[in-house]
Amino acid sequence: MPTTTFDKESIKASIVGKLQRYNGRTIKEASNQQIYRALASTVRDQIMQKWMISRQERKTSKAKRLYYLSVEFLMGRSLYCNILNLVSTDAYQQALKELDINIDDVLKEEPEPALGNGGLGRLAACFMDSLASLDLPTMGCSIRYEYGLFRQKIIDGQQVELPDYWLGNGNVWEMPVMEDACEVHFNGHVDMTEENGRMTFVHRDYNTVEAIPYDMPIVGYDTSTVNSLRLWSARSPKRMNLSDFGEGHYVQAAAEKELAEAISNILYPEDKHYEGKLLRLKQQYFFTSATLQYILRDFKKLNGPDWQRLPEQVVIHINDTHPGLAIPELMRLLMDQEGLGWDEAQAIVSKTMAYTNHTIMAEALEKWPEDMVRTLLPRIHMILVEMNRRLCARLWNHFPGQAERVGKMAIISYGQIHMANLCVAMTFNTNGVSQLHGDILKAETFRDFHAVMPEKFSAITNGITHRRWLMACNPKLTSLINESIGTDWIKDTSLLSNLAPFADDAAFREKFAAIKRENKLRLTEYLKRQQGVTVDPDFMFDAQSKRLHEYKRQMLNALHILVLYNRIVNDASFTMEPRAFIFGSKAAPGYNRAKQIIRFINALSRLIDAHPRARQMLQVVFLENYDVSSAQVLIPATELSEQLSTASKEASGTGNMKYMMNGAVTIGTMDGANVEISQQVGMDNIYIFGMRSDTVLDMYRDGTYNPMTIYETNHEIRQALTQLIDGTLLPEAPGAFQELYHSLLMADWGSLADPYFVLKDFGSYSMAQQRVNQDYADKDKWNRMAVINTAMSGVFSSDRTIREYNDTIWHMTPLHKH
Ligand code: 26W
Repeated sequence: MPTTTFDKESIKASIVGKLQRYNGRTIKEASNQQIYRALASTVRDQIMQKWMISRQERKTSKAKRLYYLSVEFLMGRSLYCNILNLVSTDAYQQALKELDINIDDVLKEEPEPALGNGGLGRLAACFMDSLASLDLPTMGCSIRYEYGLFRQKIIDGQQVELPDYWLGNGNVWEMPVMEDACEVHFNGHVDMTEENGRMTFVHRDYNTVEAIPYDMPIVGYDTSTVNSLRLWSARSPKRMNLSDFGEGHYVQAAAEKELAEAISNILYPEDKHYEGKLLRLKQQYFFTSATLQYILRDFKKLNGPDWQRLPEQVVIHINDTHPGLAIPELMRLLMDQEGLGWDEAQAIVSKTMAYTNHTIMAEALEKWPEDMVRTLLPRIHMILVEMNRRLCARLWNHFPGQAERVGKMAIISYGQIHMANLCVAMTFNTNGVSQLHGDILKAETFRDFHAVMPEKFSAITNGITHRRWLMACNPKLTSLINESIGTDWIKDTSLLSNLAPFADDAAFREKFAAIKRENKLRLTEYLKRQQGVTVDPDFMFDAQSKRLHEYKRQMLNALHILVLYNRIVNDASFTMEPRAFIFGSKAAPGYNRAKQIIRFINALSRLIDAHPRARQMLQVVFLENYDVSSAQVLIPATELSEQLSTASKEASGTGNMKYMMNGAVTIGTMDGANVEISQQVGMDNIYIFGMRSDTVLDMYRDGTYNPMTIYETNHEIRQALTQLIDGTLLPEAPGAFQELYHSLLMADWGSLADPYFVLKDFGSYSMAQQRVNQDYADKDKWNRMAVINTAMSGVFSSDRTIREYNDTIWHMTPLHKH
């Protein structure tokens, strides 16, 4: 494959030349932002060549292509990872050094595309990296939100949300593809007519929104494959014109334009809690319809209208139910546009689409009001009604007379569209994201579906890209690994286990610990610079970073810290290994209890800082605006990883894997992928506590749990809870945590007392923490555990995950030999 080589000298020349041409500046005069753009567009030039070739390769080889549909792709910054995947870090580093440019200062200039909330969006990003690296032809499809997830500031100990206008300085990586623009139609009505004994459906009087695609290149590691991430932007077809202005319609025209363009304006910051908001429904249909139209056009161009072959050429993956309208949309296009009959269309649809579920939390399962769908998407609604009729007829055969059961499985019931039922019923595969989660889907969430269609269910454990989450964020550890076991592990991460014997090598452990120490210093500097906080690098670094949610139990961690504080204050002889507890977490803006927990953590931090003896042993740090970039600093510096979800509630978790890979030891419940982490490292190298998932599920069923008995018998818990409301924590607003306190002790309308068993698991957690404290004092023991964690993390590479998806669900052929 003939490509221009980008050696050190040509990189230097390119950067200097671009600064001259774009900015009329020399390196010395240029700002970091200008240097960033010159550097990034140099890297882009290198990618463009490969991108072109990759596109050609896919077309000429007629390879099956995956479309991965997701409302979120939490990509993080691209520049460094792109250089890494081009296997050009040395050339770029040297070039920059010779130009006297500090690479870290330049990398910081890239705005982070925060087009996701948490795990689901970051998983999609890791998948894109692995798909390209494994040469699997893929297009990721989503929305080009102008505002990503809000930026978080902590002001007076509380979360404040600021807008994230990430496109302010433009986006070096995106390319508009005007020739693929299309229209998406909303509202209006459907005319049915009969022509030659066939019903035809014509959508009339609709409102049009234009969908403009912007493609971003996804570079595979050490391969020529470059895939695309296609982000759709909404544009009003109404252009401003002078006659509008003259006739006084200008304002009205502007308002309509704004309404259409609102569709791709902002990412919904809710993670887990579903609300039936019209704009969200519009977003989902907008990007799904645009994507499906493109898929069919592209297929037709390559294969002609041979729709029976669609499932051979295309697989469409639905990342949770959010893009689930792709199902009726594909039906609509095949029938109304391409003239297929229902049965033919349905057979194609259910051979082409697969679905992954990411949560069992009932409040997160999407249900759209039927009226809303009927008004906004009249033709889609008709299709859903017919799908539902046929599904229910089939289910009646299976469960005769069992109306309640069939109702629970229906696509439409009690005036609501049940997206999860639609996805399970109409796709060929329903996947869970860890072994435990897969089991719970079969036994609980989709129990009845499993009885009817067991062959559809799979469980493929999530993974993370080791290129970003080890090689890019922890270059020193990467070098140590390379020196010790060679570099083959980069393409086959199972080989990381060759590191395990080094756990017993004192000299190796020494080096491993020294790198951890350097990463701790890097985090310390980051915290100092970003938020003016000083942290002692001699403290143990203990971190819990993830979205704030009650089921993730940041509260368990915080209450335990308060108990430690009380032990120190109440007992002058109490000592412990000094520890910095670091939290990184955003709360959904409307999730009050979560915001109270953030306030509690910050109040706790202040309480400890004010106590001369407590602050010798304890520190609480709230890392502001946790995002992909700060995770890349936090995780390599962490020694203890907190994974505290109530067993059964965390579908997988992926932060747990990132920490493990960087040599943190986990304290956690037997939940999600923690179960598999414990199997990899063995029980001696992890701190497992708390109720198991089956016990939790039984406790929910029998409903006898009463946290009040724990409150009454455990005086440490009683004291800590009382401090929440007696003014110890927030003398300026003593009532602020009343609701939080209440939720842990009292049942309320519609909610149990302590619904996530914080008090129930507290004792077990506290004991596990005592073991952590003892073991940390034994440096050899601790470092041995840390090494084992890195060594056994290979299976959690998303390369393994993607291979499994491909073997069991997608069945694509890699563009190159592997
Ligand atoms: C409609 C509101 C809404 C928004 C987002 C509901 C549900 C979601 C996601 C499904 C939440 C999510 O991110 N789930 C997480 O997915 C990760 C990747 O599979 C898992 O590792 C996490 O355990 C799971 O919570």
